[in-house]
Amino acid sequence: MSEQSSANQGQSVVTKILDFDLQRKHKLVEIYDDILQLADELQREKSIIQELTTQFGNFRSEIPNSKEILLEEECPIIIAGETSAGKSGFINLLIGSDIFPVSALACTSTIIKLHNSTKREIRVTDDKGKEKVIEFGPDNESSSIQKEVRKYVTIKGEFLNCKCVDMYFPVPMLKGNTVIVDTPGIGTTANPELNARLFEFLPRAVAFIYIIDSSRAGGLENDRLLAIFEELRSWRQRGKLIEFDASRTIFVCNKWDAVEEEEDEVLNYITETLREHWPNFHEKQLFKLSVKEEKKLAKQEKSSENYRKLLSGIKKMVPSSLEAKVVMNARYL
Ligand SMILES: Nc1nc2c(ncn2[C@@H]2O[C@H](COP(=O)(O)OP(=O)(O)O)[C@@H](O)[C@H]2O)c(=O)[nH]1
Ligand SMILES: [Mg+2]
Repeated sequence: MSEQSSANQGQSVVTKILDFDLQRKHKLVEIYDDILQLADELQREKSIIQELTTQFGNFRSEIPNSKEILLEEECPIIIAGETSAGKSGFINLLIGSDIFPVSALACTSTIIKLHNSTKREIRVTDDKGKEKVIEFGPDNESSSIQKEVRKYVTIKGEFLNCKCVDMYFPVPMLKGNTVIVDTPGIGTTANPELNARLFEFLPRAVAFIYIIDSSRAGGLENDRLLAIFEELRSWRQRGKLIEFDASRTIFVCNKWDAVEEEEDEVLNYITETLREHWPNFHEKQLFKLSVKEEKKLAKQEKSSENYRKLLSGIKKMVPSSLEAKVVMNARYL
């Protein structure tokens, strides 16, 4: 496969992240098991059990629950950003297959989840919860898959009442229950339901990658980003979303090939805007990329320094986010 080299790099980064996540989860499960065993051994020491229950609630029934959630919940890698910033193209680059529809005109209007599976199928759920399954054979080209997906996810598509699209394909880099989530342009009030759904995903995110269109006046309509931030803050105030740490987002300045002004000025503008609006923003969270150029390079089994930097940035940042997530999960231990 011509895109293999570049895709391999993306895949190895994602795989590393997920290995790390699984290891930590299993460690935590071991700790849970130890506690339950200890509680069994202390069965006769009624006063100790009573004391622990007063302190930690009904931990003997809660721990098995937590264990299950920990091992079975979906771990989303969320790709967000302005409409037409290049989110779908970025996912195609990452997975090394052009199955996500990319278009300048018909933007994605629904959430698409990509799952790793031995099957090759798309499941479309309409707004009444009815599901339609479209199966593909092993010989179907990515272009024909993309064409089919396009029907359900674009504003001008044939099926407007589609609520979500789940794609099941062999994507070995997505281990366990990890899914890649392609979100429509978010942060707008145009579709509050979609915004709400994004915020449902965020607390469980193993990565939050925000794609910026650098070619459009610096690419940041900061009110949208601000809307996300405000929403996060209100969730946190209500005691939700404690696992999500805004400082662990990755910002990708895409379409770097199409930046017409002075590149330094554009980068400074984006940096300043993020510094102003995103809490604890650090420049090391920001990466330049041209999905367009990168795809050309991938065809020659090459990759740019910018893309390699981005992949290593994701690799470095996500383990600490997972660590925080597991610590949060284990907070009553
Ligand atoms: N010049 C240029 N165009 C790009 C780049 N990445 C994406 N595009 C174009 O931008 C448009 C939107 O891309 P898409 O991935 O569908 O954006 P999405 O709406 O964020 O998912 C398409 O026409 C792409 O070909 C890039 O790096 N450079
Ligand atoms: Mg898209």
